[in-house]
Amino acid sequence: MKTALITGITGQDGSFLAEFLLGKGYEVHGTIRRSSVDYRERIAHLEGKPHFHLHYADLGDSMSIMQVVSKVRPDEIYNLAAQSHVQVSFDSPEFTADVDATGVLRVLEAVRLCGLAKTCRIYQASTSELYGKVEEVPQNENTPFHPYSPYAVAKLYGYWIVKEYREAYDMFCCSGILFNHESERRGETFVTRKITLAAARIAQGKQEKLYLGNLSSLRDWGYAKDYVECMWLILQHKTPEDFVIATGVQHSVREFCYLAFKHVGIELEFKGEGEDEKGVCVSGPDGLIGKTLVEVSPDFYRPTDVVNLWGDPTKAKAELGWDPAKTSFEQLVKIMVDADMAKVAVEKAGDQIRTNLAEYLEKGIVK
Ligand code: NAP
Ligand code: F7E
Repeated sequence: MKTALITGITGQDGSFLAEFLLGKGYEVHGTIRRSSVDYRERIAHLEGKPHFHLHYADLGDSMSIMQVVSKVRPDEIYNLAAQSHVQVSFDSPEFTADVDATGVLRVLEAVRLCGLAKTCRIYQASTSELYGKVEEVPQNENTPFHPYSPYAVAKLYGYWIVKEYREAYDMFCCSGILFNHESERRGETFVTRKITLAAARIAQGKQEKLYLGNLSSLRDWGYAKDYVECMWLILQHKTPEDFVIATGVQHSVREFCYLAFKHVGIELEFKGEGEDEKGVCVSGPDGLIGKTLVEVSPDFYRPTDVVNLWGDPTKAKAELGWDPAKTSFEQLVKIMVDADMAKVAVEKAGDQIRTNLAEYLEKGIVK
C-alpha cells in the first residue's frame, strides 16, 4: 500500500484527489489548518474512514511541514495548498508569496531533510497563470512564461524551485501546469461557480442580478475530477517531467454565463460593450423576461488580467494516455448548474421551515 500526503486536502482538488487515491488503495494523509469555523465540507464524507488521516500543518510554517513529512514518510506528496485566488493575490501579495512560492521550497526541503529525496515523488500544483500576458496561443510546455499577477509570480517561483531540486538533487518532483478546472466543489468566488450559483438563485427567486467583471476573458475550462487523475499519472510516469493539462477548447466568461442561464431555462441576450454590457432575459419565466440579469461591475476588474488562456494537452495525451475530452464544456456547465439548483432548493426549503417555525412559535402552536 502506497502512502500519499496531500497539502490543501480541504480544497476543491484536494478533496477529489483524496477520493481518487483512496480508490486506488492508497493510505491518504492530508494537511488542514486550524480555523474558527468549519471549512471541511468537501472532505467531511471521508473523515473517520480507514486509510484517511488528517494533520495540522501550514505552508507558512516550516516546522509543521517537517513534522508531518517526518511522521508520515510519504511515497508521494501532492502539494496543492495555496492562496489560489488571483484577485485576492493583489490584496494579499506578501501572504500569497509566502505560501505559493516559499511554501513550495518548504515542502521540498522537508523531504530532503527527512532523508526522503530518493524515495518520495512530489507533485507541484502549477498553473496556466504562468503564461499570463500570453506570448503564444495555444500554450504548451515550451511557451514562454509572462506572469501577470502576484499569484502568478509566486507560482512561477514554485515552478522553478521544483525544476531546480529535480536537477540539483535528482529528486522526482514535477509541476502540472493545469489550466482552469472547475466543479460543483469550486470556491464560490471563482467566476464559474459565481455564475452557476447566481443562475440557480435567480431561477428560484433568491437573487435579482449577477455582477461580473471582464466578460470577454477567455479560458480553457475542464472538470476538476478529470484533472486529479492527471496529477497521479504525472507521478507514475517513468521520468519526472512537467505537463500542461488542459482540454484544448476555449470559451469566454460570457459564453459560460449564457450556457449556465440557458440550463436553468433563462435565455440571455448580451447588449452593449465594456462596462455598459448587460445580459437581458429574452426568454424564460414570465416575471424575468425583459429584465437585466447580468451587469458589469468594475469592482471585479483586476489591475492586470489574463485574458487569453488556451492549453495544448498534446504531451499529456501522448505520454500519460490522459483523455482531455472526457468531460465537455457543456457537461461541465450542466454538472455545476444541476448541483447549484439542488443546493438552492435545499436552502429555500430550510428558509420555509424557519419561517413556519417562527410563525408557530409566535402563535404558540409550538413552544
Ligand atoms: P482551493 O480550493 O482554493 O484549495 C486551496 C487549498 O490550500 C485549501 O485546502 C486551503 O486550505 C489550502 N491552503 C491555503 N493556504 C494554506 C496554507 N498557508 N497552509 C496550508 N494550506 C493552505 O484550490 P484548488 O482549486 O483546489 O487548487 C489546488 C491547487 O492547484 C492550488 O495550489 C491552486 O493554486 C492550483 N491550481 C488550481 C487551478 C484551478 O483551476 N482550480 C488551476 C491551476 C492551479 P483552507 O481550506 O484551510 O483554506
Ligand atoms: O477568473 C474573469 C477574471 O477567478 C477567470 C484559479 O483557480 O485558475 C483560477 O484563476 C476569469 C478572469 O479564475 C469575474 O477577470 C470576470 O479573467 O474564475 P477566476 P482565474 O483567475 O483564471 C487559474 C488557472 C489558477 O491557477 C487559479 O488558482 O474570469 N472574471 N468576472 C471574473 N472572475 C471572478 N473571480 N469574479 C468575477 O466576477
